[in-house]
Formats: sequence, C-alpha cells, structure tokens
Amino acid sequence: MKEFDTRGRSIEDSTIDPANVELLRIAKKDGIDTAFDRVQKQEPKCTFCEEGVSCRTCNMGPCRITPNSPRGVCGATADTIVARGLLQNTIGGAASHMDHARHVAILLREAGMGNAPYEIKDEAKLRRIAGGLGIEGADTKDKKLLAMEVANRALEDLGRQHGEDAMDWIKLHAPEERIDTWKKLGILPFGGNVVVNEGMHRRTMGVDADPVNIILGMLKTGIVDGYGGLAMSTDLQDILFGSPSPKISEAGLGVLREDYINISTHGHVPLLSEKIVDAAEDLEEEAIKAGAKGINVVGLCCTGIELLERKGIPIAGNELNTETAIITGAMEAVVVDYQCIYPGLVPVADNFHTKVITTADIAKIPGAEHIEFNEKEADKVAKKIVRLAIDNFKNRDPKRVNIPNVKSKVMAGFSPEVLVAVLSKINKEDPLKPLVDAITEGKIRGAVAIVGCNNPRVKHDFMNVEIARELIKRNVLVISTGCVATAHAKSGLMNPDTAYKEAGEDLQGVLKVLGKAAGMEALPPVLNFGSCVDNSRIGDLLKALSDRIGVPIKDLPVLASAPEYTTEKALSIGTWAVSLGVTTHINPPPRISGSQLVTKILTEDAEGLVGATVFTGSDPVETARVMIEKIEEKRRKLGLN
Ligand code: NFS
Ligand code: SF4
Repeated sequence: MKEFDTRGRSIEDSTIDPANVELLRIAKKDGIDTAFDRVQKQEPKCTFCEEGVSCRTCNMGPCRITPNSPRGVCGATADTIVARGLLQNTIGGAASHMDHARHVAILLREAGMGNAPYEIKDEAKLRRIAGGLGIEGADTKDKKLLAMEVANRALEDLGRQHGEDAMDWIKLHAPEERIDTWKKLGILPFGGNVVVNEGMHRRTMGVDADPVNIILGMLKTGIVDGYGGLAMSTDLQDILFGSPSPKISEAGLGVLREDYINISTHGHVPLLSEKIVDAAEDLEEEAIKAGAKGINVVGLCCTGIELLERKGIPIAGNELNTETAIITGAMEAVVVDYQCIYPGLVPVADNFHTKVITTADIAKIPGAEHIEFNEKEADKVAKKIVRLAIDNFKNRDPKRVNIPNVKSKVMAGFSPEVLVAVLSKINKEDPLKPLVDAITEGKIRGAVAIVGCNNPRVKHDFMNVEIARELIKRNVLVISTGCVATAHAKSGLMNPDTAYKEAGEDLQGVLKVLGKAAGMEALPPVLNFGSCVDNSRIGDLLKALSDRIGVPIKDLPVLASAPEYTTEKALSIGTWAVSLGVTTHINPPPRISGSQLVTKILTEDAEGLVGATVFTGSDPVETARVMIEKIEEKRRKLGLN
C-alpha cells in the first residue's frame, strides 16, 4: 500500500484547491495542525489493520493473522475477519443514514401536529408519497394530517421487527426486478433498523463465520441504507423544505466575506441549517449595529449542499476545507450538527476567535460550545446561535483575516424531476425519449455517478476532479453528489457559462439542446445531484431509465465511483450501488487485501449475485479508461454502437 504513504508530502502535493494551498501555508507558518499534517503523522500504518486482518471483536483478542497464526483465538480465519470488518463498517454507514431519516421523520410528525415551527413546503410530493404508501385520502386529506401519517409510516418502516415483504420505502423506490433478485438471495429487508441490529449481532464473536454469508449481509445493509436511509431522508426533507430546483450560486472559500459576519453550517441534516438561514435574515439589523455589513451564511459539506440546492446558499467547500475555512480568520461561528465533523476543528479554532457550536446530543466535541437543537424551539435556538456569532464579531483580529480570492460560479439543484421538466420541453409525451435517444445513438456513451468524500491520503479533490474531466471529454455524462459535487463545483465543472466546453463534441451537442430547453446556453456536463442522501435521486433516475428502456439497471452503461472515499457512509452507499447492479470504483481500497476470498467475491463473484462488482484504481486517467471500457462493454451487450 506504498502509494498511500503521505509522509513528507508538500502542500502543493496535498491539494488541488488553490484556496487550501494558500491557507495551509499560513497554517504551517503559524504551527496549526490540520488533517493534512495529521495524516502524515499516522504513517507508517499498521499493515495488519490495512489489510483487514486484525480483529478486536472479543476479549480473547486482539488477534492478528500471520502465516504462523492463520486463525484468531476463536478460530476465525483471515477471510472471516476481513468480511466481518467490512460488514461492520457498512453497518456504521447505514446506521448513520437511518438515524438521519428518523430525525427528519420525527420533525415531520411534529410539524404535522403543529408542535414545531416548520411548514410543508412540497405538498405535491407529500401527496405523491402518501399515495405510493397507499394511504387513504392521499389526494384530499388535510396536508398536516397527511404529513403525520406519512411520518408515522416512515417510523414504522424503520422500526418493523418481523415480516417477509419488502419495507415500504423499498417498494416506493426500487425496481421490481431488484426486489425479486434480493428476495432470491435472501437479502430483502422488511424493516430498517433491524438490519443494523442483525448485522451487529452476526459480526460478534462466534456468530457468522462464513465470508460469503457475511458479504450477503453486507449487501443487505447497503440496500437498507439506500431506502431506509437515503431515500427516506430525501423524501421527507423535500416535503418539509421543498424539492430542489436549479440554482446559480458560488463555490469555494472565496465565498466568505471580509466585512460580514460569517457563519458556516456544517454537517448533514437541514433541520437546523434552514433555520440558521432564516435567523440570519431576521437579525441583519443587529449585525449592522455590531459594525458588520451583514451576515453571510455559507455551507460546508452535505448540509451546505442541502442549502445550496434549495436556497442557492453559497458552498464554501467540502470536507478538507472545513479546517482551512477557520484559518481564514474570518469565521465567527462554525455551526455543526452531525457526521463528518472533525474533532480537529476545535484545536484549529483555538488559534482564532472562531466559535465551534455543536448542536446534536449525540455529537459533542470537547472545547466546543454546545447549544442543543430542539425542533420545537428551532427558531429560538437558531437565533441564539446567530446572536452568538454577531457578538463574536468584535473579537475578530482584522490583521489575521486572509480570505483567498478563489471561487467559481456553480449551477446546482438537479434531480430526476428537474431533468424530466427540462426534457418535457423537447418531448412532452415522452420526456425521457430525447435522453434515451442520445444514449442509444451514442452521443452520450454512458454515465458515471461520482460520489463520496475527501480523504487526505489522496491529493485533495485531485481524483474527484480529474476522473470527471477524463470522462466528460469522452462523452460520458457525470452526475455527482456530496463532497465530490463540491469538488466539481469549485473547479468550474458546474459553471453554467463555461463548463460545457470541457465536454466532448457529442456530449456538448446534447448539453446545448438540453440547455436551450432550459433557457440557457448549455447544461454543465457534470450535474450536481445534491448531498450524499440525495444519492437516492440517482437511484430514482436509474430506475426511470431502466423502466423506459426496458432493461434492468445492471445492463445499463452506467457506473459509480467514490474516488476519495473516507466514511463508513460512503462504503454503505457504494454497497447499495453494487446491490442495484451498478459496478462501483472505490479508492483508496477498502481494507480487504488480507483475504483473497473476500477480494474475489467483491471483484468477481458479485457479478453472478447482483450483476455488478467493485474495482479499485488510484490513477485518474487509467481509472477513467477502465470505466469507459466497462461502459463500452455494456453498450455492446445491448447491441449499441
Ligand atoms: Ni458524504 Fe457528507 Fe463529505 Fe463524505 Fe462526509 S460530508 S454524507 S460522507 S465526507 S461526502
Ligand atoms: Fe480474536 Fe476471534 Fe475474538 Fe476476533 S473474535 S478478537 S479473532 S478471538
């Protein structure tokens, strides 16, 4: 695993984001540690851990597999230990997303009961989901009552403890063909949380030792994540906050403003960040009294993207911008909810006046100020936080303010619904036809969903951006979400005025036709589909295409990729993609090299189970080449040129 050794790496070799280069130089001068430094201090990594052959599951261990000790104390082999480790990571991801979905469901129920100051912003979607769930009076019932019923059904779906049928959110979103496949494999979830519970059970000492069976459990966990986590969160958030629509905004640390009070919202659930935006508007006067020109709310990571796609709020950056954003010296408050929030933010903030404010009872950080979010008093809590930021403005040291002049125009807010709306201007009766034609005629060779994180073991944003560039040049459409979408936004690949010029000629032609229908020159060749839970929208698009073309998703010329993956959530989303029949690239490699069997199951045998496999690759040009080869192979099998 030499290539991921980061020791002695220079700043320029650590990131392609010019704002980060500038700020990391300041960090170096001032002796401020960031993830870019800490990753170097973790070298060399323990090879047992890297290969996945260490186990700390029980107290007879920890055990490590070596040629001399091919089994742990309990007798578990390398294959068992590697498979179990992978399952456990996948469970971490699914648990995170389902807890997110649960929080949104509870809020929706409270809003329906009139107990929380939130509206139902997308009533049509509420009625559509209610209809899909078979709720009586979906078209006629009072919307608040209906919201309560939908929320209750969601909570029931997560909590169901026994059954044989697919869970409701699977029936709402998954293709029939997949439901049959999963049923045959014995991995069709009937409830949400139970899969996490069962998975934690099966990975404990002396339960599941069969690597194949454990990997099937992992697939089941990915499926439950896709529907009980991603799709449920997306649906309920759209109902509460409105479905996204195309928005023009800006991306990059240059969206911070010197004369303004800067507040960043960082994390994942829009429950609080939406309210912070409202509170900042309401308290503008107080900010001016405090000597600022106003309040500038910006987003970081996924909750930032949720604000971008619904409100056009600028996105300051992705995961590896969260610490450097503080080093600008211009950040009054970093407001966080949960997931992907480095505890390292606090020691960075200690060097400046910045306040880190935690808000979730399950996500506190020593040294941060904790202001508990409470949906019933959401407006009050949001105002309290914004006032804290206003009050903190006087503590800013103007001499230490360094906001890099780095930002890019971005178009965001895409979804299947938005695409259909654009396409129906070209063909009203059969909106998907122009897209399907472009694919069958080969003007669009295929599509790759590039999703996931930043990882300081990889040059920041390099893989995320370069793979996309290679693909669009060769007429492959790219859809991105999460920190990858923000990488693409920062690097200009979503600029509505210029990005299309980077696409190959055929793809450019299609983007211009679509752009004309949308009232602009051309759509960007990389479509921002939102946050990581919004990956469910990619699933919906794939289902719509597969229904329209009449072939299962596994036969479509589409792939997924997580080129700088970090979190367990990214792993479980990738597992869901594979379960759907979408072959998926991941980098850096997961910790499986210690088991030839598990490696073979994932890279070869999975094809026979679900029609998709996993592959790795750390060179963007080579990876894109392999992707195009796989896309062309799918096209050939479909009889397309
Ligand atoms: Ni996704 Fe969002 Fe970023 Fe990765 Fe984290 S912010 S949910 S997990 S690191 S993309
Ligand atoms: Fe060792 Fe088995 Fe316990 Fe793991 S479960 S620590 S391999 S004895």
